[in-house]
Amino acid sequence: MTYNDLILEFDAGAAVLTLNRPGKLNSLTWAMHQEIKSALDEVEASGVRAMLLTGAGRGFCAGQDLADLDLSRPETIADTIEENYNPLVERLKALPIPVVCAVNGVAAGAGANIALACDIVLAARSASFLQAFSRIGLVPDSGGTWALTQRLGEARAKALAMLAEPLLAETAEAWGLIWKAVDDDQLMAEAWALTQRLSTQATAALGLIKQAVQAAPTNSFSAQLALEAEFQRIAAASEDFHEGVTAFVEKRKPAFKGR
Ligand code: T3D
Repeated sequence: MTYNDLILEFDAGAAVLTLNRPGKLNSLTWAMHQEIKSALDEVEASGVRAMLLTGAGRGFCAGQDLADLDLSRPETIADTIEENYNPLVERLKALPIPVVCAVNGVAAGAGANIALACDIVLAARSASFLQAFSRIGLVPDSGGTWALTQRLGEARAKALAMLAEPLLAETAEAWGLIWKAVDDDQLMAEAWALTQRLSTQATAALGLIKQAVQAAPTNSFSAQLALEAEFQRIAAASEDFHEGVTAFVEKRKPAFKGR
């Protein structure tokens, strides 16, 4: 399928989804959200075992396209949150495959929080994360208050959200908001190598790891132990576990199939 504002490519068992409205820093319109839904349907149906999300041009995503709003009907503003943004970040977190995000430039507003909803976030050293919402009288959405508070604590979460100052990629890494800041000219190569590497791992187990880590903040220690036991039962029954142990014993590289 072809898209107006996205590029979706498949290669070597992985998908690359590129937001492609570079002239508007890949800010998101209602129509673009519908394309993203279709693209994620395509990714899931394809059976790929990892996905890379990035943006075209000098920005990753500047959040909601502010020209694509009907200010005379403020109730529609909440509609797009419920219809588009919340389902998107929930879906990224629910996908049973690892999602790598390559933040190639500024990630602002919901764009920052969509990046933070991905599993492993790499950012170009020149990129920044900007909770732009308060600049226009909004509150962070798309999970921003959750991700910032979980990863950075209340003091930094409140200051970033209220002051709406850009957080540079290297600081985001140092503070534990993202996995890694990468030299600009290395970003895509590194992100793609990581995505490919993940796509050849025991990806069913990676999907379970993703769900377990996401469940941890709201679980008690005992509940988390129970979840780990349940997931380990599933993982231990997989073909990949059998292959992993067999390959170890035979001193060879495992050939995982994601089953
Ligand atoms: O219903 C709802 O909408 C609620 C949902 C809310 C979710 C949200 O995401 S709210 C937050 C929306 N985003 C923002 O407020 C960020 C707005 N953008 C900026 O503050 C700046 O563009 C940046 C700090 C991100 C980057 O600045 P800079 O100087 O590098 O670039 P620029 O010149 O401002 O932008 C380049 C072009 O992209 C420019 O277009 P032009 O003039 O060259 O034709 C600019 O208008 C356009 N652009 C950037 N961000 C948006 C945008 N156009 C529409 N919407 C945007 N969000």
